[in-house]
Amino acid sequence: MSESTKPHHPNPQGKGEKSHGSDFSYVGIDAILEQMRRKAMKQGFELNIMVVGQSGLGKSTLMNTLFKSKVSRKSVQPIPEERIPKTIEIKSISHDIEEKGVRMKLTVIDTPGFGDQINNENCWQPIMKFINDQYEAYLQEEININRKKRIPDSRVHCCIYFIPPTGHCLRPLDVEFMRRLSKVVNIVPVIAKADTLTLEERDYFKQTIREELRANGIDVYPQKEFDEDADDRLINDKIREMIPFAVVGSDQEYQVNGKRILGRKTKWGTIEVENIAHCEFAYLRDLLIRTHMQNIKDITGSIHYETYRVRGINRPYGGFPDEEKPNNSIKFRISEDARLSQITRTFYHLLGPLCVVVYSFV
Ligand SMILES: Nc1nc2c(ncn2[C@@H]2O[C@H](COP(=O)(O)OP(=O)(O)OP(=O)(O)O)[C@@H](O)[C@H]2O)c(=O)[nH]1
Ligand SMILES: [Mg+2]
Repeated sequence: MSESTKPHHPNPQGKGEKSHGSDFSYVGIDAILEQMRRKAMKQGFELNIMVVGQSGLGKSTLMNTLFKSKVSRKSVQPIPEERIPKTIEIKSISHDIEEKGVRMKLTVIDTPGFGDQINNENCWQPIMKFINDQYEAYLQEEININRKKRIPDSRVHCCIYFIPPTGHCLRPLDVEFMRRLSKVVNIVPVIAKADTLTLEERDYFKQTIREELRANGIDVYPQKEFDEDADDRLINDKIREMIPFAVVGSDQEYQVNGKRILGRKTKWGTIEVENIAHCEFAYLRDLLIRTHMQNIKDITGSIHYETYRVRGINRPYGGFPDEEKPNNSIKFRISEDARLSQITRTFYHLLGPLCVVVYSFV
């Protein structure tokens, strides 16, 4: 028998799997983990993070910090140092990061700061529209007859909300913004420019913010109701006690004790961005990438996107609230359904009298 006509017997024992010798009761279910690992390695990972907050709070800087920090230091080419300009439109920047053979595409969506206008009413609309547009793009791909094997995922998995370091309490605008955002996306609040607060002020402010979030019913990530078991609860409770993270951002590198660090140089010393004794940026980065990335994505898919999908399909004539303007496609889809049912009704209305005429004739 030639090589090509030989029946193919796949080797049941995959690469890297243990031999179980004469253990006949062993089925090999645990090998699924290895299969999943290999598949995930091939596909790679995607994470989309959005930064939102008042103008000048350091959103663009923190975005650069994330890219230049340990997350992607290897993938970033040194660029000439320049001042970060004011952000004037929503802009996505992606980096392909590879570590130990695992690929990840990290996209950060930078948004223009709000709060500059005298009337800041509805300043959340462009952000909400962007988030909903990404859900809509995903939905369109999903319902497409010739849909792609792997749908490109531009959905916002997590939104970092920047709170100004006032040290007092949340402003009504921040409360309203976060309240609306928390219904459509995972939000992680941070205290911006935390280097402007003393340690006592920082602790007091964090405590106040937590109380205010609770009082206003704002459910930030990790949401208590989505803890899967007691282990989850234990880990997430610790995070909930730390939130909001007090962060400092910088894209400038300095030499400290012979090490290159990202920091902010002041007259009285250098604030090291990745040093947990100085600020909580490292905790934020670890939450987003190291410990909770998959969970953040799961909640986006199974809760936030699902809510969007169900709401879009159930509402007659796409009746979205103002801030979540109906996307044309949803409106079109629903009005198409309505038109079809109208045609059916007209058909039955005509059919009724016709049957009566035929019956009396017979
Ligand atoms: N003290 C301090 N200053 C910071 C920090 N992060 C950024 N800055 C400075 O704050 C200024 C504004 O930073 P940006 O990153 O442009 O702020 P932004 O929120 O993107 O601003 P908009 O694009 O206008 O919304 C810059 O001068 C930064 O160097 C920080 O953690 N601490
Ligand atoms: Mg900016």
